[in-house]
Amino acid sequence: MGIFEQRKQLLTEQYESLIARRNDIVPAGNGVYDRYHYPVLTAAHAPLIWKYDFDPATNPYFSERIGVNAVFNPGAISLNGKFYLIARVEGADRKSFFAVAESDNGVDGFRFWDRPVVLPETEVPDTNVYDMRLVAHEDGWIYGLFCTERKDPDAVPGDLSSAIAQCGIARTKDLTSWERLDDLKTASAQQRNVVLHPEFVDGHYAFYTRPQDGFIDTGSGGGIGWGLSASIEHAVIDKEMIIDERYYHTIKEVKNGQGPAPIKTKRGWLHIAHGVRNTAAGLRYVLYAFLSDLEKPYHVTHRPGGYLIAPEGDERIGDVSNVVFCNGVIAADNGEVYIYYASSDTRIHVASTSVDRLLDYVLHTPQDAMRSFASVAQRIELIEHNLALQ
Ligand code: M1P
Repeated sequence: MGIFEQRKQLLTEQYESLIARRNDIVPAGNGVYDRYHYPVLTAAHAPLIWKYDFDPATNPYFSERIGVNAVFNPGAISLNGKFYLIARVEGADRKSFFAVAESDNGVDGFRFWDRPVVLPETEVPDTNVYDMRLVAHEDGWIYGLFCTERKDPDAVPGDLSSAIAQCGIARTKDLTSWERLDDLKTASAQQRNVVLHPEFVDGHYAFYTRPQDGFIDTGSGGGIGWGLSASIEHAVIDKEMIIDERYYHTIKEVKNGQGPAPIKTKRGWLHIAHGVRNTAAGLRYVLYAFLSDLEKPYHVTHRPGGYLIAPEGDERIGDVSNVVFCNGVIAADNGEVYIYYASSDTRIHVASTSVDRLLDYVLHTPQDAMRSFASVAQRIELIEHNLALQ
């Protein structure tokens, strides 16, 4: 067998065994959710036909032609009993694009569709697109809201990093063909982490936003915002209000952002978000949860202190280390919840739990006490309670 056939066979076998690998729960988690032994989707899950030329005449060594660097930050949705992730796939050329992977059970067996999503451009082409939030809206469409990034036209000469981030909007019925709508317009110079609320509010489309002054720094802005638009085809938010602020010396002192669209529960809208703090080693991204009012989703009713998920073990290392990020969750009809989170801008994991367990968490975790002394008081209260039971 020649080198072409040998390599093709070996890589195909490796690929198929990766897709077929079972993923089991890591025993004895924290009771709030379960982690799994393996990531659910990685760069190695990218189909070989995306990377290799399969023609021995033009690729005699079966060499990689177009590499894939990372697979992370997926939107998620369940349709007809199947689990779909729309992942951010980053090529070796640093350009991100979206691609759909499907699984029967949500924890293993994820396989990408043959072709990535062909996302139409607007009149001003996107340089980079990423972090899609999928929302099955009550108007009947599935919307994908994502970050669209273009070079900052006002960057000083020689500054080839500054960019303008805004919210792109596309819609679909089948995750295959996509209609691109106008980018969201707000008063903010930059927007990232914009999410569509799944229901109309006061007859309007409702958005969670994240206004910010600079491309990386939120500046005086930041916090999770909220705004309404009469139209989705030409979405404009005139009035933006902050519903979940940043705070000094918390897990969200630098910035925060809504994760996926919130889950509707009998006790309120259950949100997963990310919070960012400073460390001597750079930014640290963790996930946190909060609950908001069913009628007024912009009114936060419960704010458990601290993080829900922080990077652990191998999750801590990657292209952008010490990061977990979530923009996809699936709440199944039976109450099970699958939280898809990426670690260190490199790979995708799942944490499984249930609506009941998450509600128990948000309703019974004390709020951040804001000071060491008050934090000790919270813990002493728990300890005294437990000692009294012995
Ligand atoms: O690199 C970490 C994350 O940084 C950004 O998130 P935020 O806008 O909150 O800083 C996003 O670009 C995200 O994709 C990335 O995972």
